[in-house]
Amino acid sequence: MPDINTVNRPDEWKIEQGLSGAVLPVLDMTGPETKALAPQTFGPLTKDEDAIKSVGDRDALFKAERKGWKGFVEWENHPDKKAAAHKILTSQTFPPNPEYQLGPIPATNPVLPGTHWKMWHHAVGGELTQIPEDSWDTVLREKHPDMLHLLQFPYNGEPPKRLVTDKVITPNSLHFVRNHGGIPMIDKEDYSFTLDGLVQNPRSFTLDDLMDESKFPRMEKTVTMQCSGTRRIEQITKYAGQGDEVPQAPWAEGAIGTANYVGVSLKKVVKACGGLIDGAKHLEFDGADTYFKDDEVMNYLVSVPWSKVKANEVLLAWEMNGETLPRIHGYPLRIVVLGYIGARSVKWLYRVKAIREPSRAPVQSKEYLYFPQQVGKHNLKMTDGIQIQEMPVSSAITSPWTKQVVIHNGRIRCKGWAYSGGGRWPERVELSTDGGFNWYTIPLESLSRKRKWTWRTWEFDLPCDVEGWIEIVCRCRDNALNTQPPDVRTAWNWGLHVTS
Ligand SMILES: Nc1nc2c(c(=O)[nH]1)N[C@H]1C(S)=C(S)[C@@H](COP(=O)(O)O)O[C@H]1N2
Ligand SMILES: [Mo]
Repeated sequence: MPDINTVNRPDEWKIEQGLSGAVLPVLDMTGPETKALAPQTFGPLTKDEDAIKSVGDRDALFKAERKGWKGFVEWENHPDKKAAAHKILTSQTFPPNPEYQLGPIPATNPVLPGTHWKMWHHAVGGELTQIPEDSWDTVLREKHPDMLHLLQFPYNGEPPKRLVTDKVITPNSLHFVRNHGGIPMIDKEDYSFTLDGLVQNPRSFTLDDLMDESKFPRMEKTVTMQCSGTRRIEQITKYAGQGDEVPQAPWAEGAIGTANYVGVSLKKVVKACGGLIDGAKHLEFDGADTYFKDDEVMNYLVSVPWSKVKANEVLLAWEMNGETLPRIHGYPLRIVVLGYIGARSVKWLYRVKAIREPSRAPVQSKEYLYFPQQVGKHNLKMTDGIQIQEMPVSSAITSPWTKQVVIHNGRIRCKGWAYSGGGRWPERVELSTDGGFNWYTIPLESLSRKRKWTWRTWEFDLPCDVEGWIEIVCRCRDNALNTQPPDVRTAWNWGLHVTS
């Protein structure tokens, strides 16, 4: 054989068959010539020790601030601390985020370790040093051993499918968890939060204040909480998106759960401050955890409109399913917003601030946005996105699983859930064995009870006359007769949100 130069790679066949997209170069076609961008590489990790030293003693800078509040740094009132942490983070390089959504998703549990997030916490140091370990200990203490840990730190986990719809009320140990940072360890005795900004009389409230029934009537609500990333894995496996491990946690059908919360209506607490002033229209909620984005540190901040609070649809909750709120779900006190995406229900609340416009904080203004399909990593403007508040109607099958072999006698037992945001509820759930041409309606007695703010779980023996490959799909109509898009592709968006 004469010498022939080859540029083929050893796995060329797989690459050409589209089984190995992660190794392909990005093609930049914005100029006259198509350019192949070099694949993501990184050199040795660098660290400018002098620059980091010049910031000062990290243990003193980022020390515990409040007695009984471990792992809490207040960043929002301390631009100096934010600047110091920023300098520490930009004085060194970290490994780049892997584009794991193009490559294979690891078959481990935890699926992803959260290497970057641990490194960032350790780099900033002080109160943040111990948080990754404390948070994982809390997971092991408070969550069911069968949880699927999508990301070890910050912790993101969901119950396996067989347990998602096993009960209409999700047991606390099996309720999904979505964290953007570590879990602050706050003592109940030392707890209070502040209500300030554009209110008549800013003040603080302890738990005892809130629990005083002569001042605040108790409020109890059964609420389904759904992350807008629920079932993101279906978007990822078809059309991968951004690679950042926290915003893009690969959720399946389990990032939804239903619990009974006890607390008080935030409206009454605002009234106890004499009400809003000066055109305040939104309430910002500050969580005590630390979030990292683009080399900046911050607390977890989002906002909801006053109209939502005024309708008594925002709770301050300290109890979940008859138990003290677990640490991992926001102990001692969290916000629960009825009918909005989970992201607005802030955990470890330390401040509520009345403001004029929706919060400018990154979680509110740069994440949880629904982009049009023309927008992606390389051409996105944040203002192109719609802020996701109420989830559209959706339903999901939790049994059988994708590609599972089923032996049947003309009926296939199917299970799942159906939910609609904004206080709408599932009215009809249908199943099909042929990808959505012929539909069977699930009888109402096979759906769990109808109520505002919650899902309905269902179980149905679906008639099936065929052998071989069948495609079981479900769809729901809510009480506004909204229904779901026919397939994932029509709903794809770069943020990989709202897989309905
Ligand atoms: N302080 C704080 N609150 C938070 C979050 C967070 O990371 N920090 N995550 C939010 C998101 S995106 C969701 S979906 C819900 C999940 O609530 P759970 O973990 O109790 O299920 O919490 C919300 N509240
Ligand atoms: Mo979420």
